[in-house]
Amino acid sequence: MSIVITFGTYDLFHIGHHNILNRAKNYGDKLVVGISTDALNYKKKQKYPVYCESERKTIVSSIKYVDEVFLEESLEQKREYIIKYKADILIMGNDWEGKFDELNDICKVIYLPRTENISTTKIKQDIKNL
Ligand code: C2G
Repeated sequence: MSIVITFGTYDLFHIGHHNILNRAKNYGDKLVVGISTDALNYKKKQKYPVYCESERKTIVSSIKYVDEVFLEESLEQKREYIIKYKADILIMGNDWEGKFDELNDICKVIYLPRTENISTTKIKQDIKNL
């Protein structure tokens, strides 16, 4: 059985999130998703997500092609998570292209193209402009 792992915030869950998770699942038998904690988001972007980590985790874990979900506490722990969840493949959107290539020694690293014209930032902007 091959295991795929991927990571993200998945705030205001949208079709771009669906597309990457759905495509990621096609690379293996089991899909494990690391959800960035609120604290990690604050560290990365100096702001908190709209939906808190427990709500984001609940939403992602209810998706039928997602098999397991955990909270990602730090970007630097990817190697530990890959080993812990016995992942064979790491999938990330191509906004992260090249960033995780050093993990190629323990799993296959694949970057998939992002879905165009949608993002959490754009949704927030669009709502503001209503
Ligand atoms: N994504 C996508 N298309 C979009 C928007 C997002 O394919 N239009 C993908 C991203 O490339 C990422 C995943 O959806 O792989 C989750 O996106 P975000 O929630 O924006 O996650 P991010 O803040 O990039 O966190 O450890 C890595 C980080 O936790 C990733």
